[in-house]
Amino acid sequence: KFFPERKVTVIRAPFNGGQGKLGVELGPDRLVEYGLLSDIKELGWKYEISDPLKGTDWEEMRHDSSDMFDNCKRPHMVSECCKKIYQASSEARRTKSFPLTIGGDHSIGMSTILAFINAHPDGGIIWVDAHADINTPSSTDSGNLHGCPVAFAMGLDEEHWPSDFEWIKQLKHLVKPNQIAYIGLRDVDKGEKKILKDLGIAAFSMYHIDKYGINGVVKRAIKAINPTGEGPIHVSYDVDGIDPQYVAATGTPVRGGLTLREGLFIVEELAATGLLAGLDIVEVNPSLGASEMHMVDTVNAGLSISRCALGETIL
Ligand code: B3U
Ligand code: MN
Ligand code: MN
Repeated sequence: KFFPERKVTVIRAPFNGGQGKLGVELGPDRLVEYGLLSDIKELGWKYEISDPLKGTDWEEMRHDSSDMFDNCKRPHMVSECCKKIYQASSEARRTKSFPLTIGGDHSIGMSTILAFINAHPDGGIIWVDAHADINTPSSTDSGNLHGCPVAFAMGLDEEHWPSDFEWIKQLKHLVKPNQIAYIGLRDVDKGEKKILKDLGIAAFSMYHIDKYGINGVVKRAIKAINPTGEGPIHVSYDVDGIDPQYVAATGTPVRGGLTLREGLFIVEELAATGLLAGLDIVEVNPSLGASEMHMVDTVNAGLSISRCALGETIL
């Protein structure tokens, strides 16, 4: 019901500024090379491509060693990117097109979920990830902003933000703690655990998947963010939520993750509700992994996530 014209806007986000490893900016091209667009068409959707990062010299910005704030790396670069993704994502929503944002590192998640919440203030977000990505500029040890997008989208500790992120404070809506649920967590920093607990955020770790099964976890996650059962749901999918045996070509793999089937079930089940209203697929890094096979497996996992979201599954 949210996408009467069955149109997808593929938002390319070939961005690496939120973390240290080169290669993640090649994710969008690889996903397209391995069939993303033909998959979309075969599933009966139209698509258009949005390329908001084109025309900016990101490489030069990456090499600007003065772009630091305390230990936060490249706040200006990340903010400039996120503003552009925010605009592109908001524009897709304005035209009732399904925003499928392909990364790129997960720092862009702050902009996709903010565009979602500003279009649907009653919406809910499911963040699939091994990591909680809720460090604040003060709590981050690594200084990598792909570990911070949820904190930015929620306005946490905003007194201590680099000034580049002022634009977020001007938005009408920020993400509230009861609008986001995590699935797949297994590498959460001490400071992040405190934030999750203090704010009462629904966080389903691998422990909960063992305990309740993936179906039980998805049901609980939907209930936590969408009590009426009617509101739209955006999924921000870090492929490192899935176990490195299936997804090795990613920057920060953590063992003990979702099986590929569990990872796909999450999206299949959300698609089945008819409430799925946006998807990010991030942290595919075609330069990593020990072999070509690792890269191919990881890209194919990303493509499967996309197809499940667009209704490939026979229910
Ligand atoms: N929590 C750590 C590690 C991390 C977060 N996201 C990824 N890694 N991919 C951090 O750097 O904030
Ligand atoms: Mn992660
Ligand atoms: Mn992430």
